[in-house]
Amino acid sequence: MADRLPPGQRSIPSFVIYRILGQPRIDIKTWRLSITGLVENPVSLSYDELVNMMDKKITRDFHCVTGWTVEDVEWEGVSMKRLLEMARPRENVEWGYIKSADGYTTVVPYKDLASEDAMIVLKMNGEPLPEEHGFPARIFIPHLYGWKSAKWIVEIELMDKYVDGYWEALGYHERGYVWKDQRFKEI
Ligand SMILES: Nc1nc2c(c(=O)[nH]1)N[C@H]1C(S)=C(S)[C@@H](COP(=O)(O)O)O[C@H]1N2
Ligand SMILES: [Mo]
Repeated sequence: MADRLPPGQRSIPSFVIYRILGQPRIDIKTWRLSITGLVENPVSLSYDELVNMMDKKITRDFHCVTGWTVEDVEWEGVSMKRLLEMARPRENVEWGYIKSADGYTTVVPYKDLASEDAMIVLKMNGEPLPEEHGFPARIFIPHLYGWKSAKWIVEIELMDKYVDGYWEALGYHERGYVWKDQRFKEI
């Protein structure tokens, strides 16, 4: 349904794989996802712990800022809401700075991180996340562009101040809201 696409997007049948900093090697026995920074209760979870917490399955489109959209992808994992409840963010939190095992980083407003459909994805289309799509886990916030969906995620640091991630440092938007065409920073 082309009319449901955000401005400037066209539908393609399958994902284009990106790994701008290469494919990291992950040891699933030692890998953890941490929520750090301005929190009352820092969280650190193993893959098995996350699998046992799975509480969310949604079908949503995926929008890359270069103009392609893959429609109707099934995403399954742990809601960010639940993880944030565990971490108990402080009142002055404004941003989430997201770090991956390959050194990739990105940043999202806290209100998007805490939004209803924001999640840590462990399964895509019914299968454990393939390595090239970010195994063991990637973050996904459906209404933000795909570069905010960091693969091989290891940490979310909650901050009161904004800092650029990888693409933001090159001029990409602080928020990246797909329905408002927020591709590049306004200067
Ligand atoms: N670690 C990491 N995460 C990343 C990227 C990357 O290069 N490295 N590329 C981003 C971009 S620009 C997009 S559009 C999506 C693409 O997801 P895919 O590789 O699963 O198709 O991953 C995002 N997450
Ligand atoms: Mo992208």
